[in-house]
Amino acid sequence: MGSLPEQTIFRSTLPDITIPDHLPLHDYVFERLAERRDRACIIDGATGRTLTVGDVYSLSRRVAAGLYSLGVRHGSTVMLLLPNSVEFALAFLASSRLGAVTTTANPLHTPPEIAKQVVASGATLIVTEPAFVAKVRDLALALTGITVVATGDGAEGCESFSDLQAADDSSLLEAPIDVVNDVVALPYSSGTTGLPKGVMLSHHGLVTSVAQLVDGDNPNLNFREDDVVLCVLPMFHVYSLHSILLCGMRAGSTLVIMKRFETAKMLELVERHGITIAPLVPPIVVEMAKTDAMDHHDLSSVRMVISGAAPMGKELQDIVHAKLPRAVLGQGYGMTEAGPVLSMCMAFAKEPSPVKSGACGTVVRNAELKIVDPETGLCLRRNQPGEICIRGRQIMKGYLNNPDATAETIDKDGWLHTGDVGYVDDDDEIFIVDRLKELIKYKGFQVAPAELEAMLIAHASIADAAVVPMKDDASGEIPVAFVVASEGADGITEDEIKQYVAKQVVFYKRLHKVFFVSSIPKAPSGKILRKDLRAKLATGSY
Ligand code: 4UW
Repeated sequence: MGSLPEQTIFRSTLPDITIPDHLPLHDYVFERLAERRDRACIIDGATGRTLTVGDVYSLSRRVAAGLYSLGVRHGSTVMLLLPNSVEFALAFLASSRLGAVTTTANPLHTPPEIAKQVVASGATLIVTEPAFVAKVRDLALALTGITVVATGDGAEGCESFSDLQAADDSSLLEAPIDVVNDVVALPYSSGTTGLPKGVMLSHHGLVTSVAQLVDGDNPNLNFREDDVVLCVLPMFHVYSLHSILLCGMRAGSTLVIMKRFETAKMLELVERHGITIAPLVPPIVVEMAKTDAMDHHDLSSVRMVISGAAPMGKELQDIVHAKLPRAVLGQGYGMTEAGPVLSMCMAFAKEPSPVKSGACGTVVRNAELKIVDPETGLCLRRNQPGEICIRGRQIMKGYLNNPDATAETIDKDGWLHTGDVGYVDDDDEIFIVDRLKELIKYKGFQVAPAELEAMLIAHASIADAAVVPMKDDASGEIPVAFVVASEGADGITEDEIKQYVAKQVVFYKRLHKVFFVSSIPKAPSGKILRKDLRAKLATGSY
């Protein structure tokens, strides 16, 4: 008699908790406003300016009233094109209050990259710094109905953020938010294949994901009210937005915002503010491992160093641990589409359990994780590597205006397929060992090969191209291209191609190497055989 194959589903070792299912995101993070009003919430690292929870609450309401007066409504989309700043936090919370969607973008993106996201997301208002206004001015003129707000006192032709902060919020109405269906954040990600797509994260999804980490009697990520959390990772990326800004605010911790990473400044801030929690990415951890400056600062306040967004090997983890023996060092594993957190180190829990170096956590509570054989789709058991899949209320609603890509990522049973290859060991710890998807991660930033390939193929002297990751000690991975020159265009050089791409993209998408080949290996379906190219790089046979 045939029987269904057994499903091995992994769950957190922590019990499930009750997660609020009625609160919009802003009400959820401010739920304990009354008792925390006077506590420090955000400190601007550069100036030392401190905003209390009450300040952030009332200023974000004012900004909401100001945005409303500029036409932002329930369902509108606001783009934040900002480096880490108090304004970022205020504008995000304000948009949430209005029932608007926030799409975040790296302010270092080039004008064409920004334009693509503005058009695709349907943003009608952009908040940026005066220094970046020139990048969006032409766009605002070309697309009627786009308002640009510049921070501070504004810039020519723009509204000013100071005016928004001074707006009268006495008649601000609560937007009729549908917590399950309304999207609050729309970060862009290329997912497992193709070009960057808008990832729809609902109020309910983000509340669930934050609660999975910091709520309950024994939170998986034990942020406390007396914690001071370093916010150096860019808030426009889901890691910082979720696990620093939102988790920090929900837990009542104080955030110290740094606009950009610099080792010396970061260590200085840690000492000055007694930072207790440092969420980082592996390239910053590498810097810490290398620098002697750590010996010149008192970093004894740090009790937790979190790494995520890219792999951190056991060796690196061990070096940093030796330098910060009092801190717990571990990893989380996230993916924008997963809402974003799939797993978190159990040594960060209030009642911690031991973990192994190199593991990237245990699946979060109130969620299910399974490992499937990518060929057969069948569930695999412990210690068998396969594609990591996750299910739960925290995952994305889907990709904006792209039901096909959504259906390719979330199957009919609600499982989100990550495109990451990993296994779950005997102690429920997850180890990522490979990636099925096209994605390249440069210092934790996403690079979508399809975007660079389209650019390369558009060049008259290039007949075909494929972009793949090459391993790199400092950056994790670097994008490199295999290029077939067009007939009669043998003269084109590696440098010309690198320059051609560099002019069009943000720094982390630049090509580091170009290899000229006579053809790109492809499957009969036309799909690039990226594995073959990656293997060539690994063996040096290019
Ligand atoms: N080890 C190996 C890891 C790891 C990893 C991610 O840009 P995205 O879409 O998203 C992120 C989100 C990371 C994140 C969010 C919140 C959080 O708390 C946390 O832990 C501290 C991390 O990176 O890229 C998703 C892809 O990045 C890779 C993996 O391939 C994943 O699908 N990735 N974390 N610890 N690889």
